[in-house]
Amino acid sequence: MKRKALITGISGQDGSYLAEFLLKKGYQVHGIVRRVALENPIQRLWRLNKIIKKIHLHSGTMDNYASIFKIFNQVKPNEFYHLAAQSYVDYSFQDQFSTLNSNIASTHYCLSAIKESGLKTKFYFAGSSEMFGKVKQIPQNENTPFHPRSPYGISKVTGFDLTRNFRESYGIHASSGILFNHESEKRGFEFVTRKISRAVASIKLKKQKYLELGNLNAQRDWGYAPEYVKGMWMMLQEKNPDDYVVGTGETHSIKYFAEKAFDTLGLNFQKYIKINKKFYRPAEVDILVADSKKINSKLGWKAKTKIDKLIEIMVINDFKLLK
Ligand code: F7E
Repeated sequence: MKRKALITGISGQDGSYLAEFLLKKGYQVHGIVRRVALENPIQRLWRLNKIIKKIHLHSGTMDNYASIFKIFNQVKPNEFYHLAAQSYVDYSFQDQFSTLNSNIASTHYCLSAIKESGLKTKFYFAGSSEMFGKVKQIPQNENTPFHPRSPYGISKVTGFDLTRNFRESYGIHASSGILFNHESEKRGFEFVTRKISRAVASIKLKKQKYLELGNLNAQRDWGYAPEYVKGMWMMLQEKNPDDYVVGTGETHSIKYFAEKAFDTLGLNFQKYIKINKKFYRPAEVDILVADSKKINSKLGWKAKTKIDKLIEIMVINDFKLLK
């Protein structure tokens, strides 16, 4: 019998790559999406275009335990990947209540559904490097204390704690990946990498004159998303559940990313960047860089795509799309 996987957030960047990956592994793939998405698949499910006929989509909302419990019990998955979240850090300051409520409650609901069902389902929680926030050490590993700097980061720390608590209290095979920034051709346009790659292509094609950004000095550890979803799966293949830091081990500033991105299409970034304070955050995370030794040595996972290649992939993709 085919193994079954249930994915929340299947229509997002990671969810869609994970669904593709699991289909190739021979899984029956199920996902939870909002009813409005099913009504407007072209706009809302574009990342699933290639595989939409091969997966099973269930309409449900993450802020409702009954809805998650019902779908979970219909599917009875072997593996449950909880990726859904309000994941835009800047927006989490503007809408603290819904970010905290929905990100924390949805994780609790998923874990409770497993516990109440009594099934041996393995659980993956999408933790984030934003949990490290005002970092206590460089680079960050699984033992680095958390100091989140945004409602989003706080919601992820709580989700992480819930996941560990259900593991310790009820013996659930529940693991958290502490994923550092991971980008791709499917990245949402609100995130800085995609905002830049899209703007570079647009400026090259004379559809846009300049690009407004916020803090150029923040540093991030950026990897390539399709590689990261494999790491999620690997965690659930382990005999024992655990938590893993996942990143490249390199860090670069936003300025570096922008400079290289403009370079890719032969443009000088100094001519096109304007700083707009509205993109600054009330509290910034200055530097993130992963120490991924644990996942490297225990699971054999390693980031392959380096920053310059990632930038090239994203810029060329947006150039082709806009052309
Ligand atoms: O910002 C700076 C901004 O929004 C990166 C999410 O996937 O990764 C992501 O969170 C940096 C920040 O991602 C603009 O101040 C400058 O320092 O692309 P971002 P993020 O906040 O790092 C983690 C791991 C997650 O878990 C999150 O869900 O770029 N920045 N100027 C800007 N950022 C944006 N968005 N827009 C600007 O114009």
